[in-house]
Amino acid sequence: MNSLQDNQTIFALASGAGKSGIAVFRISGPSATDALRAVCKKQLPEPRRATRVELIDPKTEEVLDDGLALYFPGPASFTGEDVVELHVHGGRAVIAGITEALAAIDDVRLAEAGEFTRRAFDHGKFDLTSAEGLADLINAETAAQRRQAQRQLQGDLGLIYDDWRERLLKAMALFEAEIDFSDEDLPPGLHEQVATQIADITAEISEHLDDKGHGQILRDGLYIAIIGPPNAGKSSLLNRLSRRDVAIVSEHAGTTRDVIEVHLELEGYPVILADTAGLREAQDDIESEGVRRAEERADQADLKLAVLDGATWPDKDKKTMDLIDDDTVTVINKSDLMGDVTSEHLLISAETGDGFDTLLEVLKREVGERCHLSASPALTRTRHRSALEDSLLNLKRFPNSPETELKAEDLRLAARALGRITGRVDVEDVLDIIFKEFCIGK
Ligand SMILES: Nc1nc2c(ncn2[C@@H]2O[C@H](COP(=O)(O)OP(=O)(O)OP(=O)(O)O)[C@@H](O)[C@H]2O)c(=O)[nH]1
Ligand SMILES: [Mg+2]
Repeated sequence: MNSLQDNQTIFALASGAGKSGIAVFRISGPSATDALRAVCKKQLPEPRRATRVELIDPKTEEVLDDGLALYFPGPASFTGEDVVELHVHGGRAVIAGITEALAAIDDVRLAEAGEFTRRAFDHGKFDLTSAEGLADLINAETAAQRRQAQRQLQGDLGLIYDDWRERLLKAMALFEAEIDFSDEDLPPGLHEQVATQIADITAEISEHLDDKGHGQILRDGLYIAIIGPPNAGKSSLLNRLSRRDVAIVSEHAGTTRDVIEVHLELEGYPVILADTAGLREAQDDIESEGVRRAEERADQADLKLAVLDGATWPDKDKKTMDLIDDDTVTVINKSDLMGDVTSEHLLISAETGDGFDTLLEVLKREVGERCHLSASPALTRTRHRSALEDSLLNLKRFPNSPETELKAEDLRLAARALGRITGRVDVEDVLDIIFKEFCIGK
């Protein structure tokens, strides 16, 4: 649905659901000021000034609450339309009463998920990457996620994509001049000029894509799979790292079957730590499925934490050793049972906590390397990645396309793919996907 075609005024609770000290309603659209007058029977407050009002039910004139009203005249508002905010007490009955009163006003209806942000986009308040940055900021759980989202909300990422697109459009204009005019009328070296510009843009996009997924990992969280033989102490390790008793620990080999995931923050970076079933020849169907899942997670993980059993040292579990690669931190657990041994692997004890300071240091370093906030804004979404790949494909085809018309088409398609990211062209199909990520009232 395109909100520009719909002249209705929308409202929603902009603060979180449930009981709270203060709740904020937001109203946006042509009837926002009428709605305010209806529920508070007052002259419009001065723009952008909090004004104390008594909120009433327009039908019964019953007083619902005593609160504050703010009026942001369009177009200098968040959505670009007239916006009103009501700050009320956050009790359930107050919220229900005001919701009912607002919904009963003509031309006023409850907003759909993401509709405020959608209207802001429709009124040119920001581009799509900024809208996505806003969604990420609302969902950010760690400091690094917040910083990345703020950067995207400010438009840093959009600027890069728009810059490529504009340079590409300029190169296209030169290229078309080459088609339209005969050689004598054109300045010499035009052909080379276009080729150089396209080669530059191609190189910059390639470099941006070759980011090892840092931005995306930071947005989604770095996935660490704990793997190892049964009874090595994987679940004990998960419990200690998460400081919670999430996974069942027992002396029976084969206790854990399902994958158990815990969300953690390591130095501001979001981490998903997954405990898995011990790797061995399974004894029944359920365990066999558990082992299959363990191997699958090990394969998909950004980082593996391999736990070897110190009680059986120096026997190294073959199944686990086979999975160890450059993206693995290997530890030997149960150091408390091992006496004086030395090993190239880190010795820890999930029982006593021995070695955990070092383990945390190692993990922080490994996580930081995989999702640090880079100097230039990073790719954060698959949607951007596929559009950039699409653009790059066409740019790479350009030098080899045999005919001028085909070359022009390559550039046109490349520019269009870039435009899709920020919302400069045929955006309608991608809009719904993006705004669905918001909840009602955002
Ligand atoms: N002494 C000692 N015992 C430990 C240590 N860590 C775990 N254990 C014990 O080892 C046994 C197995 O621990 P778990 O954490 O369940 O091991 P697991 O790797 O999750 O085992 P599965 O889920 O069966 O694969 C339990 O009895 C724990 O109390 C340790 O550092 N030292
Ligand atoms: Mg376990």
